[in-house]
Amino acid sequence: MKHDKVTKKNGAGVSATIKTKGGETHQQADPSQLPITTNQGLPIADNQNSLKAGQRGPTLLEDFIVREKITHFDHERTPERIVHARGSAAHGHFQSYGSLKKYTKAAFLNDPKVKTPVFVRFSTVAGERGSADLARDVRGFAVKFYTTEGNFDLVGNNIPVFFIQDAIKFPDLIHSVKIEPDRGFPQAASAHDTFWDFISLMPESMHMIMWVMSDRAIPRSLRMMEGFGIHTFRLINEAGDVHFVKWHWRPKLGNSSVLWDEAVKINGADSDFHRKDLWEAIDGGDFPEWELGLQIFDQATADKFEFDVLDATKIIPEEFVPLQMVGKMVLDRNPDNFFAETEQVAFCPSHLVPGLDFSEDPLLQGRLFSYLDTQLSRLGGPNFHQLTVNAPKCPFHNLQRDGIHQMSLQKGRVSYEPNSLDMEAPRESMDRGFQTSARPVEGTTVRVRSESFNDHYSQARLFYKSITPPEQRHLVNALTFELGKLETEAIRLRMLGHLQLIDRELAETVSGNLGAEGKAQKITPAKAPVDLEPSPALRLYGKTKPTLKGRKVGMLLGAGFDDKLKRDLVTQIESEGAKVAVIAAKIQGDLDADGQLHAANMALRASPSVLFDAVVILAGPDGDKKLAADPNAQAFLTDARRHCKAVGFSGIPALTKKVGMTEEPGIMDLTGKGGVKGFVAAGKTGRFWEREEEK
Ligand code: HDE
Repeated sequence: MKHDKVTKKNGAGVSATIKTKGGETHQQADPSQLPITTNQGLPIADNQNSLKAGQRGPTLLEDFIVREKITHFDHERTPERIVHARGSAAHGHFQSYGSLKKYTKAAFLNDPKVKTPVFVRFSTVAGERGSADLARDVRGFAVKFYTTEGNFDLVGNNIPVFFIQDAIKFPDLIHSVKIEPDRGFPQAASAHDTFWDFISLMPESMHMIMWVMSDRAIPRSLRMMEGFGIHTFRLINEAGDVHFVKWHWRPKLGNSSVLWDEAVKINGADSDFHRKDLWEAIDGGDFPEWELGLQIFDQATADKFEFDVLDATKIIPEEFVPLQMVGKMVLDRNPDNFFAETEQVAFCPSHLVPGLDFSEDPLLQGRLFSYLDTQLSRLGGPNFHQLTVNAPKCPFHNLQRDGIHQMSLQKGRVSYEPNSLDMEAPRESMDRGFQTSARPVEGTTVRVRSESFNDHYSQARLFYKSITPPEQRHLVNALTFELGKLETEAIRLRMLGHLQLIDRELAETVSGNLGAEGKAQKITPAKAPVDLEPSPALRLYGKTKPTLKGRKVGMLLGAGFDDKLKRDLVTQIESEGAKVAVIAAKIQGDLDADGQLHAANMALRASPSVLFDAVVILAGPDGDKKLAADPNAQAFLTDARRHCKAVGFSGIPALTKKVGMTEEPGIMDLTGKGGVKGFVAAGKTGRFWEREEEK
């Protein structure tokens, strides 16, 4: 393609240029290239100068070329999403492992030979489009399946529950977490008064708050987080039998999160950390994968639960209804154009296919309205489904007509149905059409919250009791940080009252950290919480085998390092499916012990150790002296140690002395007993929590 050709010429070779007295660059299209044109196809002779009255005179209104170009530019942005504005996406496919005919007639779940294309967008919720990736926030996990029966959008999050039970509270929730409207800050942060004011008055949000204060809300990578459909949905088979279903995505790379101290530093060092990580992994052929797991259950099972399956603030513990792994999703292609695809993609929970159906969850019911409505203003009209990223890949035809941005040339005189003038016109189909599951509806109209939704604390407690001790520690720290930032004491004390109902020890520790012992406001729960059997499945760590796959090791070099050791490390780390980034004080690289220059991928100043999963530092005596005197090298090592990462080193006695580091679990001299193998094993372990400072 012409476009490719031009791109390839960029950098080294460039097209012929014309010299002018003004000195500006005029690259000329060669005969095989299309000249640049206006949107009407008119070739443009000069793309550097506007039309002026005289060399130094004013620009003329007559210049339709500059007007067209600048008008288009002025309108380049569409309104950002009200929530989930910051996102990153990729293309891929989904394949089912077998047939789920027993439960659903949805074709994409029934034939392992079929590869269903997907487009997946991950996002943060609170921040604006340009906000940093490592905000403490729930992540959106939205999947568009382009099935043979139409598009199915599974618009989920990386946390299996939600803050609220009824859609009518969503605008309030979002207003409370976004920038405060008078001052315009804080950006992408929940640690402020309006958020906690609202939350502390919404007992139903306590379960979700536990998740948001946990490490789940600061993932290491979009490739290393779980996804959930949250609401209960329905599956319907050919015979019309109905089951309930909860949707789960499980990352093949395992779960991984960062520490809050890392998150803060990553946001400064590389605010596109997640976006870049996803892009680079896919670009380098390291395709992330998730398994789709379903919790399928019937009405009788639903009736046995203490909680209501229509309540989006509740999970169904996997110990009660295990996940059935039914298929795999692979993301293997980056978008060609961020705006056209990642920005313009329009997910709607109301997009579904035969064999699937909604439930009466009042949060889901509200979403069925909201998403279509928001696209009308965000994408400018009712034809957004015609944009390439949104259009079904199966035929679609109906008698809807016209509207702003209509792209298709709709022919014929018949745009109504029934008709007898056009036998080709689309008509309904009893056999192939979507059927809503028949479900009994009774009762008078009421504006009430179901009593079955009123246990706000038992599952929050269940979550806290089920996670690992380091996760509990981080959760305490997160609450201390967030509540510590509040200006209004009454809000803090109200929250401490809720924590008392969740877990007494948790509440006491946080109160102690805040210096508010014994001051918690007394909260009377609508229903007294009960102790539930802990659910190990809720843990972030220890669920998958230790691995280095998909991870990144930062290798800091100082002059005089051992080349053989370096090669050995690179070979062994890469054989585990991880990447190595070579870092040196100067981007040109540094010299090994034989005086050979080794290029660096990153300069030390721009690559703190928070950007890596494990680190290595290699140097000779000369390099060691320089590293020991360099505050960036000191911080590199100190942080890797503080963040409990695997650290391998060789030849840096001065640096280790300077930062007061000794060999500890996961910190090792590579020329010692365990050698490179020992370091790789430590890297697979990931974090050595036993090293974590108490606070
Ligand atoms: Fe959303 N949500 N939401 N949401 N949501 C939007 O739709 C809304 C909720 C979720 O990458 C908006 O296209 C309401 C739960 C994701 O493009 C908007 C309610 C869950 C995305 C909207 C909820 C989500 C959105 C903004 C309460 C997890 C990003 C732009 C009833 C299951 C999709 C847009 C993407 C986006 C409304 C609650 C997930 C305004 C009213 C619960 C992943 O329509």
